[in-house]
Amino acid sequence: MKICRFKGPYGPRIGVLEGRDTVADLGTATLKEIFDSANPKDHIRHLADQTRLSMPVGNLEFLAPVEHQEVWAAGVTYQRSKTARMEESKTSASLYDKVYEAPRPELFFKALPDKVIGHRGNVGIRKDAKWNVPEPELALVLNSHGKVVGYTIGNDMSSRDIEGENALYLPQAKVYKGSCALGPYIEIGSTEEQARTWAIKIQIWRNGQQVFGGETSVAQIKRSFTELAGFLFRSQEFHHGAILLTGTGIIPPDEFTLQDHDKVMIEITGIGTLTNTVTVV
Ligand code: DO4
Ligand code: MG
Repeated sequence: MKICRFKGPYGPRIGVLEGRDTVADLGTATLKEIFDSANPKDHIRHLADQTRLSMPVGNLEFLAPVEHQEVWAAGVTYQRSKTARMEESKTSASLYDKVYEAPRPELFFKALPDKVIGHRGNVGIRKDAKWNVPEPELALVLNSHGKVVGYTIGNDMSSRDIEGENALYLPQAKVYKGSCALGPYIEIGSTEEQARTWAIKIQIWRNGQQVFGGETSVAQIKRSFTELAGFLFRSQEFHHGAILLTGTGIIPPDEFTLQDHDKVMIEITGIGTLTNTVTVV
């Protein structure tokens, strides 16, 4: 079951995808209410039964699927990410090696909800960075108790030259205008076992030509979802729940950097495709 957030005539709304191309409006429902309900799928069905409004997906203006949920990210959860970061960083190679093996994962703050870019919005590359990449990631949707209730698609946009120069520059490499995109849908109710069968694919297009393509599998994520969520909720509270990106397993070749107007398409089988255009910020 897939839900989305979209621009309604009087403000943001939540909808549920019915069939392939229709979205039913879920009235005044909130994401927190859905995430924290005893059975989110039943709750969504109940809300959909009460609605009389549905519209074609093609007419929707998608919004990022977050209301008051902060976005956090896990790092170095794939072998591929560890190797690439050790190569890019002369000063901090051993940090990445250690965190990949350590019991405690790397977790960092990524975005406030109102700063998250939705499907078809513009993601940013910093004007003071020379080496910019998208990071296509599965995003866990967590309720206020830290339970995984759904999954969405995330793009953890990153400036590799800034991160590589000094690990203490990580927040500047990772948190800036347009650095986080989510959407278009939240897949509700799939188990971790099901999610681990999904593929993550990326295509980057420039002037009508594909300039990069890559694929990995959710099964390659080293840590379990409950382990990642458990660390995020340690000594921490998220009254509306939270989103947790699970790290990247696709790294473009070192000579690749994003450019203004590039189109980034991230597909996760089981969820859908998140499409964004790159802009210099
Ligand atoms: O350690 C830096 C960031 C790691 C990251 O974002 C990832 O592995 O996806
Ligand atoms: Mg990342």
